Amino acid sequence: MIGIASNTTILILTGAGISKESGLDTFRDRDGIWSRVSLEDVATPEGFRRDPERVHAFYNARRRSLISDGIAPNPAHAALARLERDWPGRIVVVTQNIDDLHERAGSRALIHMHGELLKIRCRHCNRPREWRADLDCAHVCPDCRRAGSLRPHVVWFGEMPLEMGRISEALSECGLFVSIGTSGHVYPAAGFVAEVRSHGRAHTLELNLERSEGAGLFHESRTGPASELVPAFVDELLHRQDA
Ligand code: BV8
Repeated sequence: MIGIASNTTILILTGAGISKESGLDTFRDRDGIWSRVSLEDVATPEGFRRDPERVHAFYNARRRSLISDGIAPNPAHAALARLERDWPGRIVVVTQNIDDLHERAGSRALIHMHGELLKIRCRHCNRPREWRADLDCAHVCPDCRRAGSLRPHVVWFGEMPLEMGRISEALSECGLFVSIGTSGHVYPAAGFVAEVRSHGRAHTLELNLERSEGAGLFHESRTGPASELVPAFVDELLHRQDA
């Protein structure tokens, strides 16, 4: 059981595992995305420079899938939105995911540290804009009218994740850090639990289908599908603070 004060700030880190039961692939599971395509080819600036149309095709396919009828938030996303609504303290969800399932479930205090699949940006104007259609090199930036300058608003390997200042502030302030559905393989996100523990105050909990690479860094690790673990965890927190 977790005994935390009801004014505690809770920081929740999510990864691809929280969206798996919504029908979106993870990356490093056996049938994951990186088992079918090389991340160097489609998720690095070098890969984009080498073959931009290949990268556009990779993200166009994922964008089409994300907005298709069969994809929707699952009970794990819904439980985090309920926690944000009902928890008296501050909740911050930091997601590594580029899907919009947290938003669709109702989460608002949300940071997309790796960007968003439904946004693009111009390499010159640098301003992100909503985009739900396919993108290719022929598209012209609506602002600067340059062709070939538009890219997915996604953080590739070797690029700086977004909002790291806000994330560091929340990591230093939180009294509870929960990691959900991530393999703990990609930095800097994989280092957040050690950063939280260095402040010596927060309880740290991992909720994952199987123990992650960093499971030993957490005070507690629970294994199972997110759609079961996360609602039960939120019930435990909310009932406990009612008690
Ligand atoms: C940075 C967006 C520094 C794209 C992603 C050389 C040069 C530069 C940096 C590095 C380098 N070498 C290493 C690095 C660091 C590098 C890194 O960590 N590499 C790894 C491969 C070792 N990191 C970076 O490059 C980062 N940037 O360091 O910048 C810098 C400093 C100064 C100036 C400039 C730069 C940027 C990393 C971001 C890359 N972009 N995503 C896209 O999505 O297409 S990361 C990619 O992995 C994914 O997007 C995802 O967000 C992320 C983490 O993956 P997970 O979410 O954990 O998914 P995974 O499949 O791995 O695991 C799923 C888990 O869920 C599993 O544990 C599974 O058991 C579980 N699960 C499955 N089903 C369920 C479940 N759990 C619960 N319920 C279920 N049903």
